[in-house]
Amino acid sequence: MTTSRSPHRRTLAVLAASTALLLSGCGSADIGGGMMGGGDGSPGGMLRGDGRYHDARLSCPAPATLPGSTVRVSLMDMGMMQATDGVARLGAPMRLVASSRSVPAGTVSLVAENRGWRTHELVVLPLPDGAAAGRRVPGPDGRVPEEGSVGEASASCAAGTGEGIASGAVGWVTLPLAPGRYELVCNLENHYANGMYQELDVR
Ligand SMILES: [Cu+2]
Repeated sequence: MTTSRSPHRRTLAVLAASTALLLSGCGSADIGGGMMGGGDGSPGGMLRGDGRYHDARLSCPAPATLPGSTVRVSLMDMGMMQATDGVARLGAPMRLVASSRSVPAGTVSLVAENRGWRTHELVVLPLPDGAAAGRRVPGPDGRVPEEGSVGEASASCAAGTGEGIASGAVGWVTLPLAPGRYELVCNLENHYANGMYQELDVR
C-alpha cells in the first residue's frame, strides 16, 4: 500500500492552490480607492478583468498625441445592468484609477476613460498640505466643494468641460500643473464618497 500521490495529481493540486491565491489577491484589490495603478502600467488591468467592475468598450479614442506627460485615468463602477446616467446610491462600488501616481511639473494631459455603466467625470483639485485623498466631506448634494479646481475632463469624446463622460466614452484635458499634490476626483452625486478619488503628485 502506498500513500504517495501521482505527479499528475500533485500538479493539479499546485495549480488549484495558485489559482486560489490569484483570486484572493484580486479580490482584496477591490477594497479602498486608488490602490491599483502606479508606475506607468495600464491602470486597472486586473480590476477590469475580474468580472466585477464593468468594462465598457470605449466608443471613441483620445487624440493619438496630446501635449506633455499623459496620465490615463480609468473611471469604474459596477452593479448595474444598463447604462443610464450618473445617478448612484451612497455605497455603490466605484473607483478612479490613474496610470501614474506622480508626473513631472509642466504640461500634463489627462485622459479619462469611462469603463463604467454610469456617467462619470474627472476633476483636478489641489490637495492641501497634510490632507489625504478621500477625506473631503461631501455636502447635502453628495458633491465635494470644487474650490481651487485646476481643470476637468467632463465631456464625452471631447476635451475639457462638458455634461459628463458617458459610459464607454473618453474625455481629456491638458493642464499646466505646478509642483504640488493634487486629487483626481469624480464629483457626480455620491461618486466621491463611493471611492472615486486618487492622489496625483506633481514634481
Ligand atoms: Cu463618477
